[in-house]
Amino acid sequence: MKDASPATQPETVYLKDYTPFGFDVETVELTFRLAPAATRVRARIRFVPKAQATDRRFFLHGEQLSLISARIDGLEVTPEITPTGLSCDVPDRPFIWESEVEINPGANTALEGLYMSNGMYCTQCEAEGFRKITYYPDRPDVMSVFTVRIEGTEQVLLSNGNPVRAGDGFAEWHDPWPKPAYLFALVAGDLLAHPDRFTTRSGKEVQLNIWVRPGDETKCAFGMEALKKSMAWDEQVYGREYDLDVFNIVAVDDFNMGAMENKGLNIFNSSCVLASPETSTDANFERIEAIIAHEYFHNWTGNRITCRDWFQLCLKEGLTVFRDAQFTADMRSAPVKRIEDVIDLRGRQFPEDGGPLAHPVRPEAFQEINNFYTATVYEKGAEVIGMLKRLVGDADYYKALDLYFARHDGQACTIEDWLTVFEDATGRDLAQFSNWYSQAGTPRLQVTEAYDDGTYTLTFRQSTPPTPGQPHKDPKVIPIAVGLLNPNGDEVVPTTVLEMTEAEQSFAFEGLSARPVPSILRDFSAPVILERDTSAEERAFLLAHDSDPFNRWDAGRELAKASRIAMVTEGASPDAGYLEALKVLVRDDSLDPAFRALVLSPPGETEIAQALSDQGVTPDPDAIHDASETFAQTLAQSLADSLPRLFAATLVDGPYQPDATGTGLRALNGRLLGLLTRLDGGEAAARQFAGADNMTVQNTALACLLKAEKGAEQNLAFFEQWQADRLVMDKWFALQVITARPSHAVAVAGDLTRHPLFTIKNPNRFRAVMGALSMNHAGFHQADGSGYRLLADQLIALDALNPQTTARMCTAFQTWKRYDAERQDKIRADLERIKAAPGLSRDTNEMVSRILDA
Ligand code: B3K
Ligand code: ZN
Repeated sequence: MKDASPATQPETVYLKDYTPFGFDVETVELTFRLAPAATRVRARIRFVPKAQATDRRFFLHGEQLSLISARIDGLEVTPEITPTGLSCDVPDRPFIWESEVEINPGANTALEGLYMSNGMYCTQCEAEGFRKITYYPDRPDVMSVFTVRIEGTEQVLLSNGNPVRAGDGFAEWHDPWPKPAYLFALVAGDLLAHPDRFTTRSGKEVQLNIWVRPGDETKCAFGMEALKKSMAWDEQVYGREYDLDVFNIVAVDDFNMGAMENKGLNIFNSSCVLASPETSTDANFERIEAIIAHEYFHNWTGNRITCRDWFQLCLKEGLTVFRDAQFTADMRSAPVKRIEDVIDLRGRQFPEDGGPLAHPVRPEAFQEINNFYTATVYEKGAEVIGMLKRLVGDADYYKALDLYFARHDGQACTIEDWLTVFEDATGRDLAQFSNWYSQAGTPRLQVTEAYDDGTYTLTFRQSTPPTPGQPHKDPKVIPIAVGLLNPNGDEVVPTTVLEMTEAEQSFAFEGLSARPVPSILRDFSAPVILERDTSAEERAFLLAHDSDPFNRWDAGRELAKASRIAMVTEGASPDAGYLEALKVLVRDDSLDPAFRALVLSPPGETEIAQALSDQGVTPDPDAIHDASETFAQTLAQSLADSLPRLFAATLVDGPYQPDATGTGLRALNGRLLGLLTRLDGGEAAARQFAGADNMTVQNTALACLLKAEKGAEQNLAFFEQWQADRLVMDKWFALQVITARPSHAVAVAGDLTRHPLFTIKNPNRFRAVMGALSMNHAGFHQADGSGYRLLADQLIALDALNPQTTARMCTAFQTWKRYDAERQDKIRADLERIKAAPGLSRDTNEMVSRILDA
């Protein structure tokens, strides 16, 4: 066995250094003889030297492998082996490489490569995990046809592609579609199938299965419906059909992220596929539907067309996130989905873009690629595609996509390929647009306006602050969707897309009878920060009248933020005009309940901290928390008369349905119950808890009670009812920390790490506790530094087992420069403590170093 610890000097990989592999890999035959501590993997691979190759070195990646034997054309060879792979002299003609290695899936706690989860074998290879399975050119531009034989256990045995043969203790699979190694997958376990079928529009019959551990088969129906809807949607909207005889999904409990799009064999974190009304919330259902769609859509955007190298990750991720958002908008409410996505973008991507971890949508250097599966690559990557679609229009967008699929099917591509397709399909020059891929940072868009003699002029100035390694930024192409309203609230100019390309640019609207009220950046048409001096009256006007649901909601959000900031910085009372506007909206039954729930959801404390720091004010977490509490209390009191009636109207009769209508009503129910609990001492919440027949209302009621420090009895009842259900217990763990008052949160989280049901080895459970702590803003940022200390202790312990999840959770520290000097000192000390931990992984070392370099 090789040493598992990383090389002492971490190596940086650069986009500019890309060179193709010197060989084609025609076929790959793998044989797995499974055993928990000593699995044997035999590989038989046909390599063909490329005629044009500039680099003919034969280097195969391989990590933590014990090489048993190696042969070329049947003759034993002795390769030179390093901790990262092997090299060997090879003939100058096609040859067969054969190797046998031994690996230890039972000891694999990193959950990368082949590992075991509750007695089940499973794999995770993206980005570079295949090299922990066998020696191979583990890079996405090496695509090949895989045949796999699995032996050694009498269980369900799955791999990519179509089943070929199976018998007692063995199975063979063949995947006819050439693919990179990161899409390889293998599963073996005592699994049950929830089966179904799908007929593609050209009449191909596909066998569908969701494989789960016995006991979970009752939680598959929703995921299966989501899969069939996704398959039909991709045919209708993008003309993309499925291309194998089977499509398998497997639920796994121990998984570093949400799910993985392995060809024909998607592997899912069980939290992202298993659903039942009793155990899953509305938010779970929506997320499951979206992730099933996302992984399915990767079959074309990711698998049939993949990435040339990992710098091109957004080629598949940005596009697939964009596609899954379109799907959710079609299945549910488009405005609600857009608002939720922007909340997420501002909450996760903007801080990344404005902090030490900022990187372009297409990064140019990395030490550990797993650290670049970020909100920037995924969510900003999707926003960039949304802008492209808005600029070229729907018809040209789908024309370009048709060309993309026709031209690049079976290839490993770059962002240049992608943009060239759009240029060829639409005749547009996208040279300036490509800045969105190469320059990090969130553009600021300043707006000034003038009205003179019927002409209204909007002037925009764009600038992007420097980011690490990128001091200078060029102007970007920004599609700005604008509408104009008359003072009476009617729309005088419907939505038009202004195309900004200069650093400063003006746009005039003529023939207006009065000075209009502008509604700017409708539908959030670009991922920028809009800076405009707007009066509270104007925001209230837009909140009442804007025909664009996103901007209507955003006007309310801006009012909420302004009021909270005035409370924190000036000791002001909650803004009366805003409270009045909320009262009107929440009572307006003509409005979608989901929309009313969103308007009633206050910006979180982290968002207020961000807003303060954007204004150059050092945020005080306790003051922000107090202001949030005061605001909610005042809102509850000002709604006191109507709250019971409004609340009663949200109680849904009939069986639970996780659809948009039911979800919207329950979202409003949750918001109102939160307010009501501030007035009735928890009576309504206790009643709702006692009568709950689904997890959404049960969980909401418990959260309200715990927040009010009234729920001891219900908390115990919930625990006893659900202690055998891992996914519900994750909710219970998280709730304890999220609802804890700030001064208790660290102690609560610390105690939970010693709870008998806590395990550091399960990423879901770890995130339930430590992720929740980082979300309890004032709790995590306790002035004594106890929150930082606890997280650092846990990250040091986790890094020795699971570098990927550790590195990802380091992002809790990325905003550290926002806070006061004392807090910064404490955070720096803890970051340095993590950095000095013996044997620290390359993953965590890279993250901590970048954060410290701020
Ligand atoms: N492609 C995977 C993510 C892999 C993450 C590797 N650290 C899931 C997805 O985006 O669909
Ligand atoms: Zn993806």
